[in-house]
Amino acid sequence: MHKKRWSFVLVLAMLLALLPQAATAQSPNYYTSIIVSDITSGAPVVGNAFTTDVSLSIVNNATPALGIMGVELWLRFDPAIVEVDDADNNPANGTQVHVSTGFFGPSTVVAVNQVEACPGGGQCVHLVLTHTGAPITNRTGKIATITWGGMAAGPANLEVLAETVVADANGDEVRVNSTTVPAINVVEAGRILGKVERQGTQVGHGGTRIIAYSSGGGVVAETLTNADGSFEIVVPLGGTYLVQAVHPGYLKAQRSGVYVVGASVNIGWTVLRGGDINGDNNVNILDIVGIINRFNTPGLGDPVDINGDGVVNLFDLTIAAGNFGRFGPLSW
Ligand SMILES: [Ca+2]
Ligand SMILES: [Ca+2]
Ligand SMILES: [Ca+2]
Repeated sequence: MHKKRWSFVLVLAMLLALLPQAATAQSPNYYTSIIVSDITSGAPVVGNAFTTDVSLSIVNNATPALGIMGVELWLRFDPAIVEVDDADNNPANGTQVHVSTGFFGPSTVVAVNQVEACPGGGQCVHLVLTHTGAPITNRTGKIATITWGGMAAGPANLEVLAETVVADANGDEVRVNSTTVPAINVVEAGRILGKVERQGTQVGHGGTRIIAYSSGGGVVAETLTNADGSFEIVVPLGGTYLVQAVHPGYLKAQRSGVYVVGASVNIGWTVLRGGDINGDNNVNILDIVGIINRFNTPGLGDPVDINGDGVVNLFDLTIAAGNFGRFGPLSW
């Protein structure tokens, strides 16, 4: 009985002594990753453009630190669903992506930047970058921004291929510990139509920002009104959106629960109320005092010259006074 217990304690002690070494041996001295971001602008809609970033990351947690000198990226996509928008707008040299110096810095050297056939079939973004600075030991930064065009509804099937390699200054391969790609689904286009006028304006109704937010709060699409206040904004079909109209000097207006089920939805007409010159979404004494302090000043423009007639005057003051006490966003 006693003997058994002792041998158990001994084995346990030996195991405990071994554990930290085993853990040290298994944990690498560095961690590298390639990250394709989720959509950073635009919406994944047929006939529409949207962007994603590609970033590289290295973290060293021991010395000597390992440093990155270059990367060769193979990023596969489904060309039936998305196409790459040519970054240099020159079809003669094929299709390029926008190279970012966020990781390699100002001495970035572009060896290859081409949309071409992947090693194992399919279409790929192929990017080979190096730099002439010191090896990069601890950094996360962008290497490219890709502008995609939606061609048809379906999954874009982005994939960082195993042929993707990172290298150090000795020409040795640096293991890529992880890759991250977003699941992007291109959907059919839906359109939200409407009209936003501005109270008292002397310069037309153009230039008001129209922003469509998803139910999660992210910006899905953005546009500006035409001179008559009309707008058309393209969003993924089948979603529910909050649409907001924003113009300097005016209280915001918004329509929530816009369900885009048909090809287009018209949310109608609204008039923005002016006077919020400090942009706190409230017309109060601070705005009135702000206008009075600049009274008769020409050439100030938005937001204090609310009506846009070129000078801060009585008309701006009465617009603000007439909306005294109101706060936005007003419902559309
Ligand atoms: Ca080109
Ligand atoms: Ca205000
Ligand atoms: Ca004015």
